[in-house]
Amino acid sequence: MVDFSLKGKVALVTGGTYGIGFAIAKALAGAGAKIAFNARHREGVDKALADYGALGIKAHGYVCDVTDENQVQELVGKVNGELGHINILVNNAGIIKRIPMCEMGVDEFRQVVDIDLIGPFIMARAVIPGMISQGGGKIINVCSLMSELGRETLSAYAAAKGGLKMLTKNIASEYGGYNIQCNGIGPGYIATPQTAPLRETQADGSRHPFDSFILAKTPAGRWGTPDDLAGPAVFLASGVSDFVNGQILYVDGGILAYIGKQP
Ligand code: NAP
Ligand code: GCO
Repeated sequence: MVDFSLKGKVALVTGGTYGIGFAIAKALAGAGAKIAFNARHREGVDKALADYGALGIKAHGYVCDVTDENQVQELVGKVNGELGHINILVNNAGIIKRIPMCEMGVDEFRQVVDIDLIGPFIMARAVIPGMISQGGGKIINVCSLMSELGRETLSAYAAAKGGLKMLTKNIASEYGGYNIQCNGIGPGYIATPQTAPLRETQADGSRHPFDSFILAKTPAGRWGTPDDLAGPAVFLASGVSDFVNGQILYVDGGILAYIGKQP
């Protein structure tokens, strides 16, 4: 029988206070996992705890910046002590800066790479020894269409997410022998706070031009919702995907496959 259950598993979802991270954590909880999550701001963590609670999920929330090695080591120690060894790590936390490359400061570029690429490295490096000691584990990196494609103003984000795709493949290569599967999820255009500026209704009541552009580029004809990522996340977190390693599972409504509707 194909068993998607995560009963008895401990999942840590970075950036799990809202958006895609919250939806993935909710899905993993629904499959039986115990949920830990982190973000940078106490008020966000506390609100998320209440939001999880309202769904009947007893999550454990922590304030931790994924770019801070000491905070990450402390986070992993707390989760191990309070919930047990981490079986599933979802590297979801991320930011985006939409700035033309030649106008972007080096510090701005570096901040995006720090959070979107080096953060997942720091997190994975912190949990892999425990996964090895317990006979295996699952790492899911939240990549992006920009792991495959460029777009104006997204130099830092595309570089980081392209690197995250290759970090995913390298973790799979280096630790597959320890029964650790590392895969990516590549969301398409998803309606979250991160993409809200791209969907704002214009002063005249019309759709944002980018909104119309994405709808024309997406065979599904809609923006994704965070819950569209639920099933793929449970699949990659569960034993049914134990022979899937180093893959990026795009959840994009078909946008990567499609040249786009003729104007
Ligand atoms: P979001 O709404 O902006 O949420 C980002 C989350 O990450 C928040 O919980 C945020 O909380 C946390 N975070 C940011 N920096 C952090 C840090 N240094 N340490 C710890 N937590 C941090 O983003 P989203 O749209 O849900 O996207 C989540 C992930 O999916 C990101 O990696 C994003 O690149 C990726 N993605 C999004 C889309 C999309 O269309 N929305 C598509 C493809 C991929 P705090 O700010 O309180 O720390
Ligand atoms: C943008 C969007 C995208 C999405 C996502 C697509 O500005 O084009 O923010 O980058 O966030 O990464 O997969």
